[in-house]
Amino acid sequence: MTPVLVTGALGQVGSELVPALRSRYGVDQVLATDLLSGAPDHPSLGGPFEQLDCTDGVALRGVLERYRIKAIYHLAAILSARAEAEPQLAWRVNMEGLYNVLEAARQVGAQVFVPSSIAAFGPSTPHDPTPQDTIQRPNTLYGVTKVAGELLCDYYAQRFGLDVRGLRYPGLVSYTAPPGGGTTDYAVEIFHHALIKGQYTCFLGPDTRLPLMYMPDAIRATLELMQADPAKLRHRNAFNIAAFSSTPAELAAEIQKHRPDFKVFYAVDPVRQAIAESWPHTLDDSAAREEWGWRPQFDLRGMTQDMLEKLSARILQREA
Ligand code: VAH
Repeated sequence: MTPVLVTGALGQVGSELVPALRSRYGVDQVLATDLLSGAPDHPSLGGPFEQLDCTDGVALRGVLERYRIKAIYHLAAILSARAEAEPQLAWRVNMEGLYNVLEAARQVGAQVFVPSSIAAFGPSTPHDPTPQDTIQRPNTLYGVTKVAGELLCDYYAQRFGLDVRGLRYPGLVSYTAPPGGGTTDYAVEIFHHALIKGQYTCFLGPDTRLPLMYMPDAIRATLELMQADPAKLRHRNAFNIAAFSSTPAELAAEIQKHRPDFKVFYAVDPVRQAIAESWPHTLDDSAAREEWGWRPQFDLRGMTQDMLEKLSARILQREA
């Protein structure tokens, strides 16, 4: 039996969630799946792996039955910037894929984690802080799929009793795998460029404030939420979680404390700038703190120090 399934396992979150789940439950208890096949040394390929297209409901149901899956972490999605370029594909992957996961989980009685995002908020949402319960009228396709996904997950919880839970991830910063197609990707790229090129041209303006979170905090929040006592959850899909907020200029200044010669330039991408400006500046995560004890461990300073340390080691290892 392999009771845990992760979709989108080769992505930015999956690359760290799969190893974390395997160290908690055992390597052979966690099936990693992705549309792609991945490089042989990918962190998610150190255990059971299958290629899986979540828009194929029959294939998905077959995997759940073959492995007798009891918990699904559904990460497969197309992120904000790519979704604006390919809205029809993003709708199919983000919504049909989610529907297939919820429907299959309902039929086999599996617990489900579905990430939402700060993208579930829009220009008319209060930005500072963005409350747990507030207006959600995003003007991006990705945001529309996140709000629709939150509503569909809560429907499956209320109508069918499905144990489905979600988090509104801020922009996530990690060194294990590159993000793809996101608006907050600058906060990852800047570290690679700082270490390899000594300079970075940022696609967002210097004062664009966004909630950010270091990946170890996001992974711990995901596992803690899925372990939380369901009787204490007044919310389910999805919880605001916060760690810190930063602008590209503040992040660059923090990096320059370690790399004084690092230079940043700005060439604003109007599409991703408009997306970023529609999102929260800071989040109220009091519901997560009260209902399941959420507490972040990394602030901007701590994340920057750890990112530079770990990424430098990886670059040195690759060059060796
Ligand atoms: C994106 N990294 O930029 C994702 C995330 C909060 C943003 O959903 O699309």
